[in-house]
Amino acid sequence: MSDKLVYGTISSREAMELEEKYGAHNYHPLPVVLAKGQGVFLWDPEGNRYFDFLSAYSAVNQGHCHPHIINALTEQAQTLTLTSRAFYNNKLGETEKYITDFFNYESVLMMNSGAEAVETALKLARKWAYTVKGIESDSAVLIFCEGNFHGRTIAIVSASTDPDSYDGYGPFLPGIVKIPYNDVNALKEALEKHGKSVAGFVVEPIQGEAGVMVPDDGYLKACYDLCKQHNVLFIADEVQTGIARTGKLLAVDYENVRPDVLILGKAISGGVLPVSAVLADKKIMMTIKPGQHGSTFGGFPLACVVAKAALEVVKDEGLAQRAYELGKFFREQLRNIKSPMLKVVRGKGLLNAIIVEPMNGFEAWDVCLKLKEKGLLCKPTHRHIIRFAPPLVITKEQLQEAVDIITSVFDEISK
Ligand code: IF1
Repeated sequence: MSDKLVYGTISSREAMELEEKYGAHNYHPLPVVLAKGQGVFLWDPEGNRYFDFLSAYSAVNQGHCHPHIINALTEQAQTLTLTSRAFYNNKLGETEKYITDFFNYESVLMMNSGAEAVETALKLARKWAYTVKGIESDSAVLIFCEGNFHGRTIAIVSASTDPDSYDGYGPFLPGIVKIPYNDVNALKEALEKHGKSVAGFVVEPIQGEAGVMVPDDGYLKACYDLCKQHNVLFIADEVQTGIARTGKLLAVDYENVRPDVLILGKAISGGVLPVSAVLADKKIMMTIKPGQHGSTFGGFPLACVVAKAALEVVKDEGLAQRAYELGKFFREQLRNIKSPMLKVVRGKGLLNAIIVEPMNGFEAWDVCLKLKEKGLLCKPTHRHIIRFAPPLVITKEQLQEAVDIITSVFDEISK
């Protein structure tokens, strides 16, 4: 580890001290400071290189600073950045066409953060419920799964079962029902109990924050079919699992399910700027009329060109197939690590996680610290789970190098 300043003018120590002194303390980051990113690698100000095995929670699927995306960004940034939707612009329509063709929907509503897209989907479901399904006004029910993570707004944390997400933020949104994840019968019972009042069922095809919880094969299709039977919208939150991350363009593609409402974010922009999108067919999307929803930056010209370029990379570089094949290799390699601390390996494509059994005074956080020292960045979730999610542009050789680093850490601490 060198300590001579290589990138920027602020050392790692100074950067951490400044955040400590002047920033809100709403995070507990791993003690590493990043100053440069390219492809699968990140560098700290002192020039130490790391494998990025978090990809900003699957926002950087295309790799850091992908040239195709950055070129689109820089060209548009010198032409026109923001117009607001008070006027038309020459980028939104062609991007809406590109995105709806890409995901096979009739319409798209572009927002900024993933949470805003989830909020948009919830409002859309309620609007549809009142104006199309005919539910009595102000009585719509939305069904969520326990263990979910859909963002951090008051409405969304109203559906959370994680005290860190909701504690101290009440009162909460009414009209929310929570059922166990990966339990078709629980959805069946909830629909039979609330069916006529239910607007939608909101589900992550794989629960990312919960620790890469992969449901049983057939779960999503069975839930989709139940929603159809009860005239309830099947709403898929693919903010983290979408955009090729799990080895298919969308995680729902594994079960050939086409959500009524599809929520995208993160890697739809390649991690270059906040872009999110809600896709639906017109019978649902057109229930929101002019002036009934929006956002200053939603679908702004800069976001449009970045999103289009980011999706072009997904297609041109075959990122879904790469994730599928490299993910299988990665899980096989992890399962070959013989350590009493490495309990479970699970995931799909390049969204994977391990459960770390504490031993010798070490737990998941300590594993992440040692991985950092050896040049690989990741972070625990729910204390004992480590998520591994490298950019999908990683090569097999780089993946093998990363596996060797992970193996060396477990060999060292399991002694
Ligand atoms: C943080 C978690 C992951 C998401 C799904 C919507 C959103 C997210 C499935 C909201 C966002 C981010 C939020 C970020 C860390 C990260 C995260 F740990 F918080 F839970 F990925 F698992 N749906 N997830 O995963 O999108 O508004 O953030 O753009 O809040 O620390 P956003």
